[in-house]
Amino acid sequence: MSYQNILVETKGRVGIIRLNRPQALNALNQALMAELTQAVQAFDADDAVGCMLLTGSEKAFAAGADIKEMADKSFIDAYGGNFAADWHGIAQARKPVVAAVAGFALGGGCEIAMQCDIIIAADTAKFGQPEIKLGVIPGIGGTQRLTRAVGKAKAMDLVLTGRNMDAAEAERAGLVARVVPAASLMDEAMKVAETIAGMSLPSVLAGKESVNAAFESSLAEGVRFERRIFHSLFATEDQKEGMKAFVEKRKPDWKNK
Ligand code: CO8
Repeated sequence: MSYQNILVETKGRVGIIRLNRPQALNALNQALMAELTQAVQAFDADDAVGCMLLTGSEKAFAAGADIKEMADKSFIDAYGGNFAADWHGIAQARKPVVAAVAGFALGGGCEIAMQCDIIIAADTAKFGQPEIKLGVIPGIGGTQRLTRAVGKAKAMDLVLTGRNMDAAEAERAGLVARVVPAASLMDEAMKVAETIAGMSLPSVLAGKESVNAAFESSLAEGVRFERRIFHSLFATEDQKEGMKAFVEKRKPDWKNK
């Protein structure tokens, strides 16, 4: 598959997608988002891939939706055309997606980072939802995912003032899993992705699905869901292998089934 706006490669069992519109700081236009969704779906369906890694450039993960592409839209263009309804491809992936974020992750850029499962940030990263400064609000989940990630106080602060958070603040607030020096961002993010890709895939899928259930259900319902998924993993060969390997003091040999 040849793409114009992203670069795609596989290293071991990690599928890597790099946003690649340097002239526009990786601003998200329709073409880029269609390619991103296609690449995510392809890795999700590929048995040779256990985890994905999404990144941008040193200067920008993504500086938001493409303002030049959006500027002249009418209400009917946006509403009638259901603008950006198909910009949720990462959130729909079953395999985990690690975001490696350096530089600007603003607006839609912050929103697609939040669609990923783990954000590793370079110390240069800046997160924000500046849409208010353009006379709009976040439109691909920002008000919902940011609020769940950092709570009402900071979400209101960012969404209503449009200010940016640096990497240290984003880590303190719980948006970011780890902050690393910019020079080692890809190495550190790859280590995380490789670690996940080296686990048994059924339990990785189950772990991701169960954590995500916490955002969609009551505590009691989520705990019941988790227990049923836990039970179901006893049907896998990898559960037998994982526990046997522990007892025999050796590394498990996962079959991903
Ligand atoms: N859209 C289009 N072009 C962009 C964008 C963008 N979001 N961001 C940067 N660019 C372009 C610039 O226009 C410039 O192009 P050119 O060289 O042709 O003038 C080039 O990228 C480099 O940018 P700057 O010269 O501005 O670089 P600086 O280092 O001076 O500034 C900033 C970097 C601070 C990131 C600045 O570019 C900026 O403020 N960008 C806009 C950030 C923003 O407002 N993002 C939110 C966009 S709205 C959004 O994301 C909504 C998501 C929901 C959509 C779905 C709704 C349903």
